[in-house]
Amino acid sequence: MKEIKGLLVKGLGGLYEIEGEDGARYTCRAKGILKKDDGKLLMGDTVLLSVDESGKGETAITGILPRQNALIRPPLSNLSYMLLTVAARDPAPSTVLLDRMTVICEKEGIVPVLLVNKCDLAGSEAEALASVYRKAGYTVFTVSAKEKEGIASVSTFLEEVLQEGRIACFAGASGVGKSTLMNALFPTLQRETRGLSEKTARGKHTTRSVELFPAYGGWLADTPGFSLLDFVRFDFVTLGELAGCFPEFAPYLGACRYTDCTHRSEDGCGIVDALARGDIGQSRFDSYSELFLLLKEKEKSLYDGNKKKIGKCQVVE
Ligand SMILES: Nc1nc2c(ncn2[C@@H]2O[C@H](COP(=O)(O)OP(=O)(O)OP(=O)(O)O)[C@@H](O)[C@H]2O)c(=O)[nH]1
Ligand SMILES: [Mg+2]
Ligand SMILES: [Zn+2]
Repeated sequence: MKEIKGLLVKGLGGLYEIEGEDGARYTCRAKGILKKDDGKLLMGDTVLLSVDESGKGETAITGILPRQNALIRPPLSNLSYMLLTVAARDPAPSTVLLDRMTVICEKEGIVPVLLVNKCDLAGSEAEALASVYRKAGYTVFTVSAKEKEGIASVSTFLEEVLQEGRIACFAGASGVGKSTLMNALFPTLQRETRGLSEKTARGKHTTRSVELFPAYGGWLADTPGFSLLDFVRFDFVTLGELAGCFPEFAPYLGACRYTDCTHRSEDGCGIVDALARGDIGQSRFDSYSELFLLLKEKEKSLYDGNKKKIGKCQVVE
């Protein structure tokens, strides 16, 4: 047996695909403690692989190396970039969901990049949304996967950032066009895509599992859609960390009139002033306020003796 490291790229029914550091692909199961609890393995994990060279034993995953970060939704680890995808229309974009995701990315050290898809359906809405996030300092692409518009800029960007084995994933609600974008970038992949439900105007949860595909010297993952319901319980950051997870607040933090400023309505607050000047987007400010109240409530219930755990980040333990 020889022991090597590898990247976990695919998992289905307890069977895993690993890209070994030797360049070979291995299909095997997990062993020992990992086998009992293989939900703990995440795509993107660097795993230890015990490779059977004799043909008599069994090649198996025997361990996981420490992770840079790990998410529950989408279930991935060691991410460098998250391509947060929304549709300009059908389904309507949710800034509440989007901002919860950017906060999680900031906390976990993942660079969020916004992809506003379906620009062919609502060009001006797409531009309005894009401008809010550009103002916040994020990289934004307005694209149409259907019309293949803006795709070249996305691939140039990915080419620059994915080198040296870095991992990026698509993330967003069902039906926004994550798999269609993947197909536009890599036409040979032929990921399955499906129209929205006429009844609910939502996506049909077409993509069911996470899989990493080699892309520009790194990896790109298509992922299943999620919804705000998956993030109703929001305890990925503490109240004290929240303002720091909005990068556009950074120039003003520490300069408010009151040292205990909550940046929501106080006089002499740099963030409230920036909002009034239009330098901070209203929807971003609203998301901050909403999360502030949610986390405040959580801290209060903890203070009141409720033993609910707070400040638990999205890391899988
Ligand atoms: N008009 C228009 N439709 C698009 C565009 N991109 C994707 N679609 C359509 O949107 C529907 C959903 O696309 P998918 O790629 O399956 O969406 P998804 O985000 O992968 O959805 P899940 O796998 O369920 O999470 C399909 O009918 C696509 O043809 C676009 O740029 N413009
Ligand atoms: Mg899909
Ligand atoms: Zn303030």
